[in-house]
This record gives sequence, C-alpha cells and structure tokens, in this order.
Amino acid sequence: PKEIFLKDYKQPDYFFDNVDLKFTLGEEKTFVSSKIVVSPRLQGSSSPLVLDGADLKLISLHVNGKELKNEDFHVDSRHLTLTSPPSEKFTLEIVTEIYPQANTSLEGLYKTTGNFCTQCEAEGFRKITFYQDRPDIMAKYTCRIEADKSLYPVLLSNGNLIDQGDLEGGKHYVIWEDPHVKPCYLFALVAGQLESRDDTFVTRSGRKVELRIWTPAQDLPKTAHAMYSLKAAMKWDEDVFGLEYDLDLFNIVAVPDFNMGAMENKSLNIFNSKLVLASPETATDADYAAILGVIGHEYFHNWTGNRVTCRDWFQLSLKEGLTVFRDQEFSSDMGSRTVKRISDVSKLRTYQFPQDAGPMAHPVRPHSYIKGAEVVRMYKTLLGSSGFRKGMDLYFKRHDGQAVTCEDFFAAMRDANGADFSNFLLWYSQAGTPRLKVTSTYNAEAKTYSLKFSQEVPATPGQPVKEPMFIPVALGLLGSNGNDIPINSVYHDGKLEIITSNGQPGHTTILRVTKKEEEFVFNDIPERPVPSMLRGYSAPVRMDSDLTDADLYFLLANDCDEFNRWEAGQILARKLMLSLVSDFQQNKPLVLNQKFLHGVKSILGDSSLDKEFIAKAITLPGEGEIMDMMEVADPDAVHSVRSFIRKQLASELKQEFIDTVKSNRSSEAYEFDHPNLARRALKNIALAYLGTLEDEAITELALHEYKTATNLTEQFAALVALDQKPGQTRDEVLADFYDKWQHDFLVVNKWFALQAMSDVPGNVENVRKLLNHPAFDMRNPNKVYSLIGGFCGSPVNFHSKDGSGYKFLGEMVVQLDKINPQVASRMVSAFSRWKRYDETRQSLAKAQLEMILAANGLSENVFEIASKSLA
Ligand code: DPP
Ligand code: ZN
Repeated sequence: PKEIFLKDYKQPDYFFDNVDLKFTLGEEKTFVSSKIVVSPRLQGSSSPLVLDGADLKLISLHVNGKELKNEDFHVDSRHLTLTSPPSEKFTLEIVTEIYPQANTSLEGLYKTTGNFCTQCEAEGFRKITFYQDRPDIMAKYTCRIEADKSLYPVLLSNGNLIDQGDLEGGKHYVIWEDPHVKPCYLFALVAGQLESRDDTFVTRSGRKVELRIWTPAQDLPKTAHAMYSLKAAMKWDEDVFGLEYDLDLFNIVAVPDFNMGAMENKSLNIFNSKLVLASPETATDADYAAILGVIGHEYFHNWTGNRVTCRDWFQLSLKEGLTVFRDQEFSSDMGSRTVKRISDVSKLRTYQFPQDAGPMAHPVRPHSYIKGAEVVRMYKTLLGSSGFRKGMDLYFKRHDGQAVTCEDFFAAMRDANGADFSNFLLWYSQAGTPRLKVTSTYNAEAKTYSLKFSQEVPATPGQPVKEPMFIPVALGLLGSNGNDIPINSVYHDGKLEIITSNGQPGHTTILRVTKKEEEFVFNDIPERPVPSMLRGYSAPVRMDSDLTDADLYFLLANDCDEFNRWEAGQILARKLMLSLVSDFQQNKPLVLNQKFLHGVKSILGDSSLDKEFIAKAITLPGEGEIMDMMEVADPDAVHSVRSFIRKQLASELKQEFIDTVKSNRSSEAYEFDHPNLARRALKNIALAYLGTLEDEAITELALHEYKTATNLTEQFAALVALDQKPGQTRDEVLADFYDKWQHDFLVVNKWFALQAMSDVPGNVENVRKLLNHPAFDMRNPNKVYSLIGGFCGSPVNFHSKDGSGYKFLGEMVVQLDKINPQVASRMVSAFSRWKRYDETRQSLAKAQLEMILAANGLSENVFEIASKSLA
C-alpha cells in the first residue's frame, strides 16, 4: 500500500448530492442498493469516477436507469471505476451483496450477539457499498431497511423515521431520512432485538427532543447514568457554547462487540456497552466518569465533527482534538476541575509523550487526539473563555455544513479576536514533545526577577530539524508568605509589556514563549520569589527548571494553582524514583528520603484538601512515566523502586492509612457525586498502599472491605489489594468474584484484566491459561483489551528478560490479525518502543516484529505499525 500525504490532497471531481440506500438484511447475505445523485465538479469534465470498495460483490450497476456496459467500468478488490461517466448531473445505482455474519473485523456492517450494527469511521463504509469513501463528500441520505420482523423488530438509521410498515413473509420495513448533509463515515444502521430507555430534553429554543438509549432488555436498568449524562451534556453545550441539538430524536445504542469506545454517527450514536451500562454493583467510579465523558464527547461531536467535519483524515484533530477538549471541560464542570486536569495530564504523559519520542511519533495532524486537545486548550489559555467562545462562534458561522481543515479553525480563532498567534500553527505540523529549560535570577538591589527560557523540539522520524514553538507559560510568582506577588509588567524583547491574566487564578500571567531563547524580566519584585510555571499545565511540554527541592516542597504546600501543587509533588517523586533507580542498578541499598515521607504524611493528614486531590497527590508517577525519562528503560529497576517506595510509605504510615480506610466508610446508598467519589478515592488509595504489606491484619481488613462493600468501586479496590499477595486467600477471592459475576461480561473483563496485569513472576503462563477460560473470546475486543492488553501493561512480565512476554504477544498479534486487524494493530503497538530497552530485550522484541511481518496475509493495519516500529 502507498502512503498518502497531506500535500497530495485533491478536491473530488464528483460530488454526491443525495444518497438513497436500501438494505435487505438476511441471514446469509445482505443486499445493499445505493442510488446516488452525482454532480461533476466541473461542467463538461469527463474524468473517471473512482469508488472505493472492500469485500463487496457487485450485483448490478446502472447510470441514469440504464445498465452499464462492461467496457464502461471495471472492478477490482479495492475500486469500482466508471471510465467515462456522463458530464452532467446523473444518477448512479449500485447493488452489492455483503456478508455481515462473516465480518469479524467489526468495520462496515456486522452482527453482534444477534443484532446488526455498523462502524464506518474511518473507512468502513466501503465495506457496505461502493462509494467515494472520503469525508469531503457530504450528501443527504435516506435509508430504507427491510428485515424479518420477529428477529429484528427494531430498525434504526440516521435522522427522522418517515415511513414504516409490514411486508410479506413476516418482514417489515422502515425509511429514515436525515435532513443534514453528512460524510459517509457518519452513516449508521442498527437492527435487532433491543429495548429503549426513553426520556425527553427540551432545548432552550423549545425543541422537544426524544432521547432513546437502546440495549438488550435485561440491561435497561443499567442505562440511567448514561441518560443522566446525555441530558447534562445537552444542557452544558447550550450553556457554554450556545449549541443546540438539531433534530427531534437522539438515539444511543449499546453493543458488546465494538472496536473502540463509541461513535458519533448523526443522531444514532453507537457505543461499546462498557461506556453505557453502569450500576453501583457492576461499575466503578472510573466507569461512571468515563461514561459521563464519552456520552458527552459523542454528543458534542454533533457540532464539532458532524455539522462541521474534516476535509480529509489528516484533519482528524480538527474534530477529535476539539471534541476531547470539550468533553474534558464538560467533565471538569461536572466534577473537580483540578482532579480532571491531573488525570488528563497523566494520560498525556503515559500515552502521548512516550509515543512522541519513538518511531511512531507524528504531528498532532493527522491523528493525535490527546495532544490535539492540548492545542485547543492553548487557544483558550491565550484568548480567555470569552475570546475562545468568539472564535467558536465564528468557526460555526463560517463553516457550518462544510468539510474543513485545522487552518480554518485556527483562522476563526485568530480573526474573531484579532489575535497575533505568531508561529502557533507549528503545533499541528511538528511532531515530538518540546523541551523547555528555565533558569531564574533575582536581583535584590534592582528588585527584578528574571526567567530565561530556552526550548528545543527533538528530532522525530522524517523531521530532523525543528523550529521553535509558541509555548504559553502560565506563571505565578510566590512570595515567602505563600501568596502570589502581583505581576504588572515585564521587560521582554527590549519592551515593557503589560500583561493580562485571562481570568486565571491568583496573579497568573501568560508569557508567550516563541523563540529558541528568550528572557523575561519582572519589575518591583520585593523578594526572591518561587516561580509556579505552566500553571494548569498550560502547554504540553517537558519542562526542566532550576527549582530546588525546597522550592518544590514550598509549591506543594502553598501554590494557589492546585494543579501545580500536584505537579510539584510529582516532580519530587520523579526525582526520588530516578535516583533510587540508579541506586538499584548499582546494587546500593534503597533508602526512602524522610522529607518525602513527611510530605506524603502531611498531605494525607491535611483536612483542608479535597479528598480526591489527596488521592491523586499521594499516587506515585507510573512506571512507564519513569522509564520514559531514562536513557535506557529498565523495567525491573523501575518496578522494584516503585514497589519499594509504596511499601515503605505503607509501613511508615500504616496507622494513618488504616484510619483513612476506616473513617471513609459509608453505609449510604451509592451516589456518583463529588463528595462520595472523593471519599472512595481516598479510601481506596489507602487500601492499595496497605495491600503492599505482608500482614495478616491487613489481609483481614481488605477481606472485610471486600465482603461488606455495597458497590464495585470499593469491592474491586479490596480485590486489587488482596490480589497483590499470591496464596490461598487471593485464589479464594478471585474465585468468589468470578462466581458472583460470571453472568456479567463487563465485570468479568475487569477480573481478566486484574489477573493479566499481575506482577506475580511468570504470570504469562496464567494468562495463557485464561485464553482458554470459557468466558474468554478472541473475537470480542473488550476481552482482548482486558486480557492481552492488560498483560502488556505489566512491565515486569511483558518485558520479562526471558522473552516469554514478547513471544506471547507476537503469537497473539498473528492470531488476532486474522480476526480483527484494528484490534491486532492496537496490540502490536506495545512493541513500538522496543529500542528504548537494553540489547537483550531489543533483540527479543525485534525478532517478534520480524516474525509478525513475515506472517502470511498480514493486514495493512498491522503491517503499518510493525514496519514503522522496525524502521
Ligand atoms: N470518532 C470516534 C470517537 O470520537 C472514534 N473513536 O469516539
Ligand atoms: Zn471523538
């Protein structure tokens, strides 16, 4: 396959105005008839019309009602080409035969536990019918579905239901019409035995919208939280962005077999069940929060993605970056803003930064979701809420109904505010995580304080030389009393600048760092301040500063920016962990720094702090994050060090942790509200620390929590604590848990994941056994992500020096690729950073990648990742 580049974008030669689809769903095959009104872009042009197609059988082909002659078209495995189509507007009718029952790729039309469903983003529509499968082809659709009435009583597609009725032979039909133009990746169809939870939402201009969440009947009671989330999202988008829903019906369907989280098809969102179904006994707080965020995310796409869509797939961040940002803001407003920001930044560090530094590094464009959201956040940091809103308003005014580019979004933000964004656009094109170095000097005589920044963007594949980036640095200067010193002006670039804070907390100032090196000098600073930089994590960079440990402890205790309080603690923890890793590698005894212990103790005991914040603040950086900071990643050393610190903290603060568990119990019914989830978060982290100790009394305590828990959040935390110690108790609770929940596959997946991630040496054998467990199924992506993906998340076992972990994954990828290439390609990504490890591991991983590449009939998805990883 040929790689496609952004610079090769060409406007289509033909537009599609209307598309009438007709599906005849059957048990062996399904017929799809597609009638398209085609307009040549240029009058009188007669270039060939090339349609995409995959796994399709062409049954008939008509142009303007006449069967097309053999010499006027040709079909191969990827395309249907009309060699000389009419030069005026014409009608094209294509009938194809497809086999959804045999479709295990879960792209296009497929069956999932008896029901039909579709997934078309990015290029699944070509598995349904021949089409120009690209997002800049926007058309109006109708969709007629015919199917057996008893097997498929519910027939859904996009838009409004305009007709329905019975047919001969026990069949029935429906016709859906979507009044909005859309690209084909937003097409959806669902057919099956489903029931709905119904509700209504009245928009602020008075439109009454029917809301329906569809699941199999037995799951309906678990959709209350999803419905709550949907209504909250609809209200929020009106309040914050003035955006209303634009149809009278909004459907969500939950399916158990789905490659990703969810899909924003116009008015017919399709979700992975795990992001819809929740009850206190079967879902954790994290699941509840994920449901809120993803229901919001898909709903928000209605404007950012659907009404305004992407011109081509290089613009993916146009919709994903923006929509992730919007869902992050939504969740922040619904819960704790600081804690949400901490979680999102941790995710960025765990997933994005390592990728940025490896062979798969790529710019925000084409497809970096999380970093794309950071780029959108920087617009808001620079423009403030109201400036950002002005930019959004202009974006919709200019581009509603269009397929556009990231530059169009940038231009709307700039023009609505008359802003100077200098080299900001580089964020979309330059890959890699910028490194920002800062040094400070205080001049007591002149009462000036200087910050000198220098930046560098590391080379990445295909981009050896980089330009400096535009980095907004949100800054506060703390005085010795812990409060912000007012900042009124700064000398920069030979000029005195007055600076605005855009409604940031304290005396936060936004510095615009745009050059390779530059200095900012602040006046009237009465004492040497402690700088709090990148408040709220104002730019996705790695920062090195000359802050001392004392400065960091001071920020941890005093910064008015809670995110930076957490960050100061994390920097201290990262330093500590790296220095212990080096001790470990030199066979020196490990000793825990007392200052660090006291820091943790004082946060744990600080009743003025939010409990959820405390839980985050006493959580050590992940092993991946530490490995990412090392010259040569050493999974054994990092794991040993992290376990050592956890255990030390647990034994030194044992009583405090026990008290924390006990004082944060509750006998009230489960509520998903901030005070309760904060309470559970703190209780569970305390229990997790205690779980590291070899102590009968602690095992008893955890067992007590396990048995008395009234919700999964607390019960599962107890199970995790018990899971850390191999032995009879562990085996018994794991068996008990399975027994209790074997009928609920979402809970069983957590049980798989827990065992898969275990650090117990030689766990690969246990995971291999679990592959044969009756509840496991290679065809279900969630199960694969839990068991195989979970295993790759355990640094000690996946990276085991005997190569057993790599060998396991290699085998799995080859097997999976035959079933579901998208899922296989996600799994193979675990190898992509193989060069970060020592030589032994490198050669073991490389051998597996080579083995995968040599496999027969390898998919393009896996080929791309495996070959790029080796390059
Ligand atoms: N477009 C989909 C989403 O935003 C991709 N997972 O959820
Ligand atoms: Zn999305």
